Formats: sequence, structure tokens, C-alpha cells
Amino acid sequence: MTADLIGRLREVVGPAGVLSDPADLAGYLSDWRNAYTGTAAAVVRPGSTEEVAGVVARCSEAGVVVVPQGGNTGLCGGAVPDSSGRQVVLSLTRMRRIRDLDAANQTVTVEAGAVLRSVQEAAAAAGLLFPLSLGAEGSCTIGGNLATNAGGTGVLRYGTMRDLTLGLEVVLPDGRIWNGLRGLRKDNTGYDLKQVFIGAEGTLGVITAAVLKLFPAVRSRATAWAALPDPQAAVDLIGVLRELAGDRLTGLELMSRRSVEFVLRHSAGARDPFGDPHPWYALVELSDTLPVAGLDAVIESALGEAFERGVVLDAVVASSSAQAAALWGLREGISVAQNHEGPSLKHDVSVPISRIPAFVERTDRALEAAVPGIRIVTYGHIGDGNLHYNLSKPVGGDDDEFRARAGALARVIYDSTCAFDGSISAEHGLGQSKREIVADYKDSHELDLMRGLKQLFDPRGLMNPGKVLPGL
Ligand code: FAD
Ligand code: S2G
Ligand code: ZN
Repeated sequence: MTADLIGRLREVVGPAGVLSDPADLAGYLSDWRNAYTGTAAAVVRPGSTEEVAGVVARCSEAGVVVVPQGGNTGLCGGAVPDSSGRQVVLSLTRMRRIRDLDAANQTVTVEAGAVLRSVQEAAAAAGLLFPLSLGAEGSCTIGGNLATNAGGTGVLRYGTMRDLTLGLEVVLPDGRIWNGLRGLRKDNTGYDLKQVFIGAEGTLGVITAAVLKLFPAVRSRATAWAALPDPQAAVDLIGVLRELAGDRLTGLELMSRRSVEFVLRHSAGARDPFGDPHPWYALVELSDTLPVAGLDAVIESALGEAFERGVVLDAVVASSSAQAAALWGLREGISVAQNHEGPSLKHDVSVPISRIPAFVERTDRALEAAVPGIRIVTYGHIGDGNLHYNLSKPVGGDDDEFRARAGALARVIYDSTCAFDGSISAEHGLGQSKREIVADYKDSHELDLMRGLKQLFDPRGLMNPGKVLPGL
């Protein structure tokens, strides 16, 4: 990139806003998993929407690619540059203001670089709830959550980021600013354009702000850990909980024994709630926005009924918020714990809930046939039909040999996913890691329409190319 463009970018964001010294760039060039590392001509850190627009316009004039980046916790390599050294990483992390919280309208207007946890805290301070919740919430940003249509543990009750958003402000690839920051729950004036940018992973424009929905705060909560014989029991448990707790069911996570074993092995202080090991576990959470005294009794009676029906083998209800946090810690610790067991080949899939048991049985069988001794870590948001199928090498196996099998093993999982009418990416997106393989699993007309949108919004292909769409 010419020094002239660096100079012009500095005119927009100020000298401190343009990093070009390799030592300053390092933290922006590798993804969270260190699976992808690129090089950048510069990292630019604008402080306002107008500065983002100025940066994008100058890069567009110079024909230079822009890679939007938030917290860089994405798991598909979508936020890092390629190895050409000619791309500009546009980091939104300076734009973290909460512009407005309208309690009566139950909305909050935030800038894209706001860290998710800061928005959760601002809502709580106003006696309200922003319900998106995921393991990376201390680092991920609202802009990244929107660009990946993030899911997490609250989807069961509140939906994904797509369902939590009322309005967007976006800088388009030519530098124009689209102000769609409306806080309306009803607005039927043509196409719902915000939904095009949500989940586009930075390939259609840079999200600079959003109007998000807020909800009544949770005033009572009950958390339990249940032992299950198999995934069918988990599906049956959903039925029992829906029957006996209704809308109060706000969290339901499934974990295989191995996923919990890894946490018990690598996470200091982690304790198995039961003496004996069980093949599967469910983390159940009920909550209510009223100060209901007997929620513990509701969860106890529901799990008691599930026990009577042979769905649950054992259960423990958290007797304090500290114990509830410890149970969530067992769940949220899986991703990090697995990294201690060598390469973790991640697959984030969804299938219709009713088909999960047959899907797990077929997929496990096929994986074990492909790599005898493979260690399958299955866990996730079963209430949404979303499982994380993360693979570790056989004990004593070779890291590089296992990594070399990644493509074949992914196909085993994705072939099985699609045999059960599922999706090869439930919540993490496609990024770099799944953009080529998606062509084998997605309707060709759908891909053509997606390419058409890319051509319309970004005809010169300067907005985060090499992500999401095969071949672009
Ligand atoms: P980044 O990683 O910075 O970027 C992600 C993508 O969005 C990239 O393509 C980037 O170009 C684009 N982008 C970023 N900001 C903007 C913007 N302002 N405008 C346009 N495009 C932009 N994800 C889930 O859905 N559910 C989970 O349960 C979950 N758990 C996780 C647990 C751990 C421990 C980790 C490390 C990650 C987890 N994730 C999960 C994945 C990740 O946290 C989410 O995808 C998150 O939404 C990414 O936000 P970010 O700000 O880090 O985005
Ligand atoms: C989760 C996190 C990432 C992983 O924990 O819910 O989305 O390791 C996942 O797959
Ligand atoms: Zn997840």
C-alpha cells in the first residue's frame, strides 16, 4: 500500500489511529485459535462512524481491501487479513460507546466496538436484560456478534442476534453511511435491509452501531445439573421441561462425559457434581422476570418427573448462585479445556432437535471408523438443535497427522449433518474455514443469490474478500 494512502488514512483518524509498525500489528493478525495468521499493510482504529466512512472511502478509491475486526474471538478466521500484506484491518474497538438506553422503549443504541459484557451490564444497571450470552462475552463486540449472528446460551428463550436487533448503522463499501438506527418493533416499509448485514461476516459493509432490544430483568433463577443415559433422553427432557416449566425454560445445554472429563482434568477447581461418571449431562436453567419463590421447587418437580419416566438418572439443583456458577463453569470451560488435549477440530452444526439422537449415533460411528480411538467432544445448545462436535486426536496420536485428517473428518460430520437436513454452521459462521466446503452443502441457487447480493453491495470485492462465499 502506498505511503500516500497511509498518510491519507492518518488525516482521517489521526496519527495514533493508524498502526503500521509490525510490532503493533501482531495482535490483529491471528485469529483466536491461531488457525489463521495474515499480514496487513496497516491496522486502522477509527473513533467514529464518520471516521470509518472516511477510511473505507479512501481505501475504496485506492482499491485496497478492508477487513472489519471486533474482538477477534471469531472461530472461522473471518476477522484476519490474508498474507498479501496489502489489506487494511479496520478495528472497531475504539467505538465502544453506549449512545442511548431508552428504558420505556426497551432498547439500547450501542456502537459496534462495545464489548458484549458492557452492554449486558448497562442493561442490568437500568433494571433490564440484554440476553445474548456466550463464552467470549468479555472480549467479543456487538459488531462481531451482529456480523456472525451470534447465538450462545440464551437462544432457546430470546433468539440469536438477528432476533435481538431493531436497527443498524452501516458504512457501505463505497464509504456511504446507511443510517437505519430505528428503534421500532414494527416498520413495514420495504425490504428489511438490516437482516442482510446481520450474519454477513463483514463482507457487505462495516456495522458501526445498532439498536438492540432489551428485556425485563430476570428476578428468579433455578439451575440444575442432570445425568442422562443418552441423547434421546436429552430430547425427552426438553419435552418434560416444556410441559412442566413452559416459557421459564431459558437454558438447556448438553454435554458428553468426555467434554466434562476434559474440564475436570484441566480446569482448576472444577468438581463433578456426582460421585459416579455418567455418559451424558444436561445443564438446565429456569428463570422468571417475577420474583418467584418456588422456582427451585418447579425445577425439582420437573426433574423428579423426568426421573420417574427414566429420562434422568440423577440430578442436583444448585443451592446457591455460587453453585449455579460452578455448574455453568463446567459447561463454559469445555472449549478452553479441550485445547490442552492437542489440536481441537471444531464443528458447529445444527439438526432438527428430534433427529439429534440418530444423528449422534451415525456420526460417532462414522468418526470412529475413520480414526479409531478418536476422542469426540460433543456438547452445546441442544435446545436449539445446535451441537459442537469438536474432535481431539487419539491418546498418544500425532498432532500433525491428526490435523492432516481435518478435511476428511469435517466431511464425515457435514455429510451426516446434511443427511439429517442440518446446517454445517449453526452459529459461528463460515469465515475462511468453511467458505469452500459450503459449496458442497448449500443449494446452488442460494449461493447464486448470495453472490448477487455481494455483487450489488460490493461490486469491486474490497470488503473482506475470501470469507463466506466460495470463490469470491
Ligand atoms: P471478530 O472475531 O472480530 O469478527 C468476526 C466476524 O465479524 C469477521 O468476519 C469480521 O470481519 C466481522 N466483523 C467484526 N466486527 C464487524 C463490524 N463492526 N462490521 C462488520 N463486520 C464485522 N459464538 C457463538 O455464536 N456462540 C457461542 O456460544 C460462542 N462461544 C464462544 C466461546 C469462546 C471461548 C470463543 C473464543 C468464541 C465463541 N464464539 C461463540 C465465537 C465468537 O465469540 C462469536 O462469533 C462473536 O460474535 C465474534 O465477535 P467478535 O467481536 O470477536 O468478532
Ligand atoms: C460454545 C464455543 C467454541 C467451541 O462453547 O458454545 O460456541 O469451542 C462454542 O466450539
Ligand atoms: Zn456455542
